[in-house]
Amino acid sequence: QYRPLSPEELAERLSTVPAIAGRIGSDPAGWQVKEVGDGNLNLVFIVRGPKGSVIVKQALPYVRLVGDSWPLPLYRAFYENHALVRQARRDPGAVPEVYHFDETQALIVMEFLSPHKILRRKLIDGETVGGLGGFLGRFCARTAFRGSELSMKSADKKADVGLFSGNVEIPAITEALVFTDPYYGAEMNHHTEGLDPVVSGLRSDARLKARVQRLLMKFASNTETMVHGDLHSGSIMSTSDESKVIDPEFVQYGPMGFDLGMLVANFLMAYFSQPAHRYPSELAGYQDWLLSVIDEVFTEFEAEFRRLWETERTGMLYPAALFEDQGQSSADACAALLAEIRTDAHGFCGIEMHRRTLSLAHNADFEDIEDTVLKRRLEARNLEMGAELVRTSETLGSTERLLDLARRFNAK
Ligand code: SR1
Ligand code: MG
Repeated sequence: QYRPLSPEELAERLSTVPAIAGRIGSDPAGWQVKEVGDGNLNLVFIVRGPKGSVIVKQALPYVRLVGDSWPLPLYRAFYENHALVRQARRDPGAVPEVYHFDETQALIVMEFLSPHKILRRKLIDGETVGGLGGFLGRFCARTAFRGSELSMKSADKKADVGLFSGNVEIPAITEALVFTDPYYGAEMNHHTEGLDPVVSGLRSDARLKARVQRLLMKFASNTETMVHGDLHSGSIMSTSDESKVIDPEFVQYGPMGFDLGMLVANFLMAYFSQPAHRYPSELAGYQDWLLSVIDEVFTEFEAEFRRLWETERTGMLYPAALFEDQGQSSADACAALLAEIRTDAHGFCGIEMHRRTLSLAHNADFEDIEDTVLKRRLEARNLEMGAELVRTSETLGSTERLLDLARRFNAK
């Protein structure tokens, strides 16, 4: 029977799993087990043995951030495990390897990433990561393309959509906290003192809210591909030159631009919060680096998507037979699809920028700022750029224009 495990109980259980004993040593008396979770939902343990270490993630039956007044099904671990397996296949090496899954205990044992650190912390600390934008752009392109009918057999794709559609409560969190709560006075919302004029500006903009609802409709009902579902800088672990994507428990089938938009929003929030974290002499250089990562993400996303389009288009969509001897029209079709993905990504990006400053779950980029006046000023820039993105997502177009917008709001 399920129960949240103590470090001692966890060691006892894992000692009977040959795959774990083989990796870290077979005698649990020689193991050190420590609960280190500081996320919103789960228990996370590091288990260190004489031969190596593993990470264990165990789902709790409620939202850790809120407490047992908000129950959450344990079956999300089942979907997370399935997501990790698919991501490993679609972008080999991009996610931690899974060693063991225990469905009853809602527990996944996986690769311990070391010396990786959570990317959000590295960005707050002003550290750079080599190859970051390229890695993330390729991850988004490979998972988007290879999880869709551009690549998968139609029947396999439908079966997978059916499998993941059992995961209802997790998308419901995103539907409420990301797409809905920021735009009215929802109970769990909170924001920095003094932001009220900006917040009421957003909440009284009916066209903006209608655009957000249109994007929610796409998120909830468009099953283009398997998305990570929560691709923020806390779901990425990096060294100075290597990164991995973790934590896909918000997995679902959704629009291709969703992960891209959430990801870019988190680099923009890192960008806008930097004046509170850097000495003036380092500020411009580091902010430029953050914008260059966004540029790389889009560039590499589109380059990799085009490459896969040319080399791996084996699904039912845009079959080569329709474009025989018409290379240019196939390339045009790909360009039109990429433009749509970009438009959606800009909209999702703006919404993520709103929810992280207005809804329940804020991020450390802003929350770590002690000076409330500075925090409010930086959050206001972030909120206003988010609104501009939602309003103009269909016409914004190039990355250069997106980066220009960021520079403009940063100078306000
Ligand atoms: C109640 S869960 C709040 C947030 O934490 C997760 O990491 C997701 O981002 C979710 O929206
Ligand atoms: Mg998470």
